[in-house]
Amino acid sequence: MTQSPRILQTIESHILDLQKLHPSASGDFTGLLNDITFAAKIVSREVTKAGLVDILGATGESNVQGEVVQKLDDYANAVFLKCLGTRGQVCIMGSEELADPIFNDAGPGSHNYIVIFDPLDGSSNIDANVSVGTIFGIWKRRSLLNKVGPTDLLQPGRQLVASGYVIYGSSTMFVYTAGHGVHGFTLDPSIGEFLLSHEHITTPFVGGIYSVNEGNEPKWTPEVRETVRQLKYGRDSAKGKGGKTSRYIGSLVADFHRNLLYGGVFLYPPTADKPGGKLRLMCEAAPLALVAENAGGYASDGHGPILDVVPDQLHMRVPLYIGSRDDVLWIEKMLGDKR
Ligand code: AHM
Ligand code: MG
Repeated sequence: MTQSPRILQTIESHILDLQKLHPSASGDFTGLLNDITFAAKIVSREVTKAGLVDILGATGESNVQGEVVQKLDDYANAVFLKCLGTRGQVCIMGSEELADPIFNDAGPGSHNYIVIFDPLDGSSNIDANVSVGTIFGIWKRRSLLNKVGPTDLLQPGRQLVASGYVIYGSSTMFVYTAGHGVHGFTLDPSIGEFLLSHEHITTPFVGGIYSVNEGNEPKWTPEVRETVRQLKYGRDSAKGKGGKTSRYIGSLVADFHRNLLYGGVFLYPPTADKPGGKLRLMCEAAPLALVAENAGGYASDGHGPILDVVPDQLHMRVPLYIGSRDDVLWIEKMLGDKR
């Protein structure tokens, strides 16, 4: 459920309109969002060319979590670091691909933003030409008198000032929220501009899709197994509610984006080998949770809002249930409402 845009508008002009709603704004935040869209265009160009050049395949190195790093991961990571690091609005950058955050703080009064991102999510799919994405979250510095430190870095999603994602799919789309709805822009490669294509995205209250890696079923808890069974067969057959259909790409941005538009729920529950979940709070779950909530959906770790989870480290992982509000609230009940 998305309104058709009333006007032809580039993302840069949309972001400038946003700035006008805050007359005291310095322009730093606007510049920061523009830097992210610029980086996204460069990465998009490289992703679409990837099949043509010898850039595919693993580098053979592992990232900090022991996963094989793809060449395009490295490239996207370098592009985002470069684009975010040059203008001086950002005091901390954190990436899924870097073990430690990068501090760039000249002191209070400047460098007001913290940006955490996953430069190329779902990159294990690249060799098969399956959609991948970038996810980002922007927080504001807390330390107004001192240099930034852990209290600036480790903020919950509830403190996000903006977040969004880029999906490099059959077309490249940029979706973001900065507190005034969720808006989507489609890249027109012929002019190199993201054009407003999905204004005020709202997600259905109940969806018809569930998305989960069912190959993990033997490693789930009995509660998760029963929850997925009811998603499949119908959670309340007595009232005539049928089950949902299954869609799973294995690329979070693509699975999330489809469910946001069509209605549905994505699950990455804890497994016996990953009891804390697989997905990262700060660069994956929290930024998408803000998009979901601002589109009328909801995201939970199984017990309460993802947005309320306070990170204990940059690479903290969480279970994730995200999508249509009614579906996620029902999943929370099924899992026991322990918080
Ligand atoms: P990545 O950030 O290393 O690409 O891993 C995250 C990806 C998500 O895009 C996707 O939802 C999930 O891992 C898929 O995991 P699995 O293959 O276990 O189903
Ligand atoms: Mg990822």
